[in-house]
Parts: sequence; structure tokens; C-alpha cells
Amino acid sequence: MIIDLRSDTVTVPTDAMREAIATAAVGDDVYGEDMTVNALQEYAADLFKKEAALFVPTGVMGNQICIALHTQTGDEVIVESECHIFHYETAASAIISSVQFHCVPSVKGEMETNSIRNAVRTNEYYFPRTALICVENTHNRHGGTVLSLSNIAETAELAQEFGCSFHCDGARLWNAAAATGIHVSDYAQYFDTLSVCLSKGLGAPVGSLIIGNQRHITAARKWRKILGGGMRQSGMIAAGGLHALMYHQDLLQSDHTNAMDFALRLSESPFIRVAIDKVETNIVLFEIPKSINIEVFLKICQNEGLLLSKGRVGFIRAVFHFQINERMTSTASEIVIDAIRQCLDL
Ligand code: TLP
Repeated sequence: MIIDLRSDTVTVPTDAMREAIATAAVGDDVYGEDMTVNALQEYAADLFKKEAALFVPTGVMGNQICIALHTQTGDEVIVESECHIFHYETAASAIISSVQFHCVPSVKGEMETNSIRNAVRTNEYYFPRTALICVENTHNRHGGTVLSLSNIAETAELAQEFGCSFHCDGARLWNAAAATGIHVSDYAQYFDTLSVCLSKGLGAPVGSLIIGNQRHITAARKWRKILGGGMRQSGMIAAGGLHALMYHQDLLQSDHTNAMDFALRLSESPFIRVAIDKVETNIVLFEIPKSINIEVFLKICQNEGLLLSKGRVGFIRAVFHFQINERMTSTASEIVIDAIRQCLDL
């Protein structure tokens, strides 16, 4: 049996989800006639207490459409230095929207208001216009950390002060909500747009949602078409997303418990560094001795039946999801500790 902790994207649909997919009512969504897509979008808009939502194939497309919505050629976008939009989206914003990023470092994904203030451009003719501020919640490369509502509120206030739009990459906003008990709509109230993923911890096979007001969603639909995302009987995949939204949010809490359990077990090894206080949701980042080649370590783990991925530079990442149980969690920690012993010839 393989224990796959590379990401929470690796889950496969449950029987109940497959049943929902198989029996989904569908139509041609380019005509706005797919009943299941419409149901998913309405469900999501209600859940977030926003005017409208749009089903898109991926989280990257969700973010990139929102960046396109809020910017013009030559604008600047303030992002946190470790964010997904900057690191893992193949410079799509440069290609699609012709914008550049202004990266603001932070400790755990929460940019300080003073740092943002300093990053916002003044009116000099040779500066780009600061059009948009993006945050990521939970924050992937910081290890699934949760942005506080107060930090989000302060950033929203700044965005308003400077006339910028405010976007949330909420690929794992569900995890933030599960960890804090704060409803997704309470997070959403501060943003012009959010992109949230159904295919991460919620376990749908495909799909993300853009959430915002009607004007933004109408424009987003056009952008989705431009990007080749005008889908037809997409209710076949939206059904998995709707099922995930309705039945899988409650599963996230146990992913968080397993992640913490794994982190605590690793922290008992003198050879592993893991910041327990940063394990807030379903992601664990840890460091192994610098003398160990990370590729070799990952290969040994793989041979023992454990798949891990690389996180932020120098870190190994383990991501927990509903297809990992307690027993697999403890086996995974044993494999990691044993692989380090092997690497160190102990
Ligand atoms: N993240 C993936 C990889 O791309 C790293 C993962 O395994 O974690 N925002 C955030 C915060 C994400 O973590 C991801 C995916 C996305 C956006 C993009 O979602 P997809 O892969 O659906 O385009």
C-alpha cells in the first residue's frame, strides 16, 4: 500500500461521489444550461454570501482570471513572497495580464500592513500602478498557515485606501475555516474576489470556483472563455465538486489532527526540524540534516511506500487528506525516521 502525502490533490472520488457524478443532470454550459454547474455556482455563492460564483477547471485558472479582472497591462500586483501565484503559476500573469509582481516577505503568510504600505506605488510617472493585492489562505509554502481575520481586515482597509482590488487565493480556505471555526463567508466579506479549490482537501477530482459580485463573475466568464475554459456538459465534473462541498468539509478536521500527530512524532527525532507552532492545518513542512541529499531521502521513502514532496526551498512537505487514516499517519512517521537513519548510516 502506498501512503501518498505529496498533496491533498491526490485523493480519488469515493463511491458516493462517483454515484453523484454518474447521475448528474447536465446540459451545455456555454449556453448556461448545465443544471449541475448552475446548482454548484448558486450553492457556492450562497455559502460565501456573495452575489455569484463561476466554476473553473483549476485553481490556477481561478487566480489568473481574477488577476486579469482587476488589472491592466503594466500594472503591479502586491503578493506575499512565498505565494502560489508567484512561484507555481508559470508566470501566467506576465503572459495573460502583462503585469508584474511586487513581493512582500512575511513570517507565515500574513503581510504586515506597513510592508504593504511601503510596497504600494506613489503617483510618479515612472512607477507602475498598484492595482491589486493578493493573499493566500491557508498559505501553502508557509506550511498551511492560517491568515488571521484581523490581518485580512487590515489589508482590505489598505486596499480600499489605495484604490486597489483585493483577491484571495483560497485554494484551502476550507482548511482555514475548519481550523478556526470562522465561516468562509466571514473571510469572504473582505475580498473583491476569491478563488477556492474543490480538488484539494475537499476531494473533488477537478474544479475550482471564483466567487465575487455579479459584475466580476460576468467578466470572469468571458475571461474563462478566452482561456479556453468554456466547458460544455461540465456538470459531469461539477457534480463531484458539489458533492465535496456538501459532504466533505467535515472531514478536514481529522486531516489537521493527523498532520499534528505526524509533526509531533517527527519532532521526537533529534535529526528532524519541524516547527510545531506552524502546523495549523493539513500541511507539515520539515527539515532533515543538510548532509542528506533530499532526492535520495525521498527515493528511500518512496521505496518504503511513502510519497512526499518538496515544499519551500530546503523543506520536505507532507500533506494530509481524507484518504489518510491514523494508522497510515504513524506508519508514515516511522518510514521518515527510518529513512533518515539509513541516510545517516545509523
Ligand atoms: N497547489 C499544488 C501545487 O501546485 C503546489 C499543491 O500540491 O499544493 N493555490 C494554491 C495555494 C495551491 O496550493 C494550488 C495548488 C493552486 C492555487 C492551484 O490549483 P490547481 O493545481 O488546481 O491549478
